[in-house]
Amino acid sequence: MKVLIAEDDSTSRRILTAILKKCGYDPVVTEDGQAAWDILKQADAPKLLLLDWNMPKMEGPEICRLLRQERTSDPPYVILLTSRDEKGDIVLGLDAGANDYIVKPYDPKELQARIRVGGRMIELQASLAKAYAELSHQATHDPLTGVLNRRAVLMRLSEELERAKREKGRLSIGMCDLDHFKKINDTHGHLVGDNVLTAFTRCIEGQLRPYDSFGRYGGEEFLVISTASGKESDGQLYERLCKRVAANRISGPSGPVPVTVSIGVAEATEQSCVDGLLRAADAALYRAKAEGRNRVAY
Ligand code: GH3
Ligand code: MG
Ligand code: MG
Ligand code: MG
Ligand code: MG
Repeated sequence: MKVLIAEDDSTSRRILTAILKKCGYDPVVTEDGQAAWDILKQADAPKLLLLDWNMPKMEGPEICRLLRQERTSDPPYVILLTSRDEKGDIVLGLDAGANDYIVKPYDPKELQARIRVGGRMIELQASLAKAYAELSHQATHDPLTGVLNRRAVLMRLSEELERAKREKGRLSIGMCDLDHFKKINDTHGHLVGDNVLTAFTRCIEGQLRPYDSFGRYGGEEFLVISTASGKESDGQLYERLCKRVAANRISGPSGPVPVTVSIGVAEATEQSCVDGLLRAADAALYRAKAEGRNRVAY
């Protein structure tokens, strides 16, 4: 583990470096506050800091304050290591954002133990961050296909619609519903049905552009959000999706499973709201089904 040492006194620096190396840490050494701050702005900056109070250019508590202001996520663990031993200073240092405060001259064994406390806190923070990332992924993605779930895709639609209105940009949605999907389940079984859903999402994802969004709206219904401004019109995009799905070879246990999709398209105007757009796309989808499926309707 990398540990940042910011200390202007060369003897203190040398001793600290030696102690850290002996304990298996990787010391990153700076002689003033500004140099320390520059390192802390880097992506792979040390997560544990030993900061002197009095240093040229920037003092330890100032670095603490800046860290709390600017690094609100994933903050490092800061130990102020200083000869200022008055109660008022200790309170000031901790209130500036330090996690710990050690008065010089320090006991090396105690310093090592406090660094270990910091290491444990960093590990805990990392595992909490990982759990949080996993939970937010689960809360926003469909477990079967891995695409955005209904809540997340509707949230995206709401954001994109607001943005389109603000920036006077174009936005359309395509409500996609697999054709006769019940029959696929009935003929080949639910497991093949599940595979078809996953293969369908991979097929669509492969066709979309980075600025399009896609999510599972319901069982075998999916929503495409297009904020296109490129060469291809929205109509061409949805036609292309429809054709690609029909051409996509999905193999089941007893040969290929023919899969087609019907798509109902609605285009946003300045007056559009999320519910209205969804209603319009649903009505268009109904028409696509009525007109024979495997097609796009508007
Ligand atoms: P249409 O062309 O009119 O859309 O006909 P359909 O059979 O696709 O529509 P219907 O609404 O009658 O049936 C949808 C089926 O999708 C019923 C349901 O069991 C199935 N389904 C929904 N979610 C899943 C899933 O996660 N896995 C599988 N295997 N089937 C699902
Ligand atoms: Mg100093
Ligand atoms: Mg359906
Ligand atoms: Mg249906
Ligand atoms: Mg269907």
